[in-house]
Amino acid sequence: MTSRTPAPGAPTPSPTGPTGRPAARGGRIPTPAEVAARLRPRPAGQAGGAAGAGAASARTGDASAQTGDAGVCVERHLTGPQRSAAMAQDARRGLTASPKELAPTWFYDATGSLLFEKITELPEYYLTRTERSILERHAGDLVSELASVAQGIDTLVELGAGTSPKSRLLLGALADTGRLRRFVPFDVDADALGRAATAARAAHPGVTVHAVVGDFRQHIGLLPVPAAPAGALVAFLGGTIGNLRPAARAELLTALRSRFGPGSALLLGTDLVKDPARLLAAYDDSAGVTAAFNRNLLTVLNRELGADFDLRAFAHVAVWDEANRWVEMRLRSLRQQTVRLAGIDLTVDFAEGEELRTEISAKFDQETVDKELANTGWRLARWWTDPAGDFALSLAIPG
Ligand code: SAH
Ligand code: AVI
Repeated sequence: MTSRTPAPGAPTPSPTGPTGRPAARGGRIPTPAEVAARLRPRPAGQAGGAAGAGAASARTGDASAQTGDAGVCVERHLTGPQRSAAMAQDARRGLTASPKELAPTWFYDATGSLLFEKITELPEYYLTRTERSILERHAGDLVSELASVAQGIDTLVELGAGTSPKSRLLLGALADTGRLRRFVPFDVDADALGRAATAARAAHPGVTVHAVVGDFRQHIGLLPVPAAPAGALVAFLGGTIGNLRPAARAELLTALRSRFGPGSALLLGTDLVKDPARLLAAYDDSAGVTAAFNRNLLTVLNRELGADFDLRAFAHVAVWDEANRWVEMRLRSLRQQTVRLAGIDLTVDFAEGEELRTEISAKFDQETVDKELANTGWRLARWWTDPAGDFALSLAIPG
């Protein structure tokens, strides 16, 4: 795949409009719908949108970069066909494995992202509000720590940004340094990214938003990097790193380390090990929102892979795995049934009671975070938690 993104250390060109001229700064803020329309994957052969190289590369299936008005630049590494191919590969591999599993990446279509937002407001789901409280309390410490370990941060990259509810705090703190030039929200869900890009641009009209639609399991090497000696703060919040298995976490952290060198820093949110009853309540709430989120994965496969999953025939299950220290979400087949995924020509049999794993959500302590960072070329510089020790934010620098 070719990419318009420069090599590590090389300056990323500033966004240009369809005419090749720099996009206007401080112009009209695009609406979320306009940004989302530019971000949304398009079917094969339908480049649409902006003229120029971005649209042309989309036609050939390459990464596509488009620039809109008002300093919002969009780069797509998951066009419609690429998204379908990645989902098909995950589904085929997972549904023919024993036990069966699906990748949590595909929870997040427009409905899944909205359901996730609802989860973050549930009384049982402490993660989001706890992480936000740590950020609120320590944003100042973060900026002063950055001033000593990574001067010259001019870019905020946010992995799995979603609608980026917490980046407001980070953007505000970094903007106060007077150096912030660019925000790079990165997510597999174009709709959520559209909302993140619009909100960031509205709050910080002087900051360029370079939104990237992609998969953090594959596309870290294509992220834009600042020109040395400036650096990026790469935020991976919400505990999303815990949705990856240990080997995939190591791969991701290693890829980040080779993409972002000295002068950059990593801000990592991790949920911490605690009473299993509290953990299970967070993943099996009384209002049933997490159950709907879990089943939404089947709706996504029905729509995008032509599957015929009957959502009523699968029950939501949450289990604490003490040995692996992760919560597992599963969907349990309520009867013997056969599911057809016509789009990928796959037929899958489920026995009554058979479970399909849809997500792991690993929980950590300081020692394991420290070790995982050290093993992938990072050094833990600061560790902040809430007073109850429920959630942690780690600041790491290249080791
Ligand atoms: N950072 C936000 C959202 C967390 S939800 C918060 O802390 O509240 C997890 C986010 O990661 C979703 O927006 C989802 O679309 C995104 N995501 C999941 N798997 C991904 C992948 N493989 N590549 C890129 N983004 C992914
Ligand atoms: C995004 N991620 C950190 C969430 C979590 O807690 O593992 C996803 C989620 N799954 C169920 N509820 C929320």
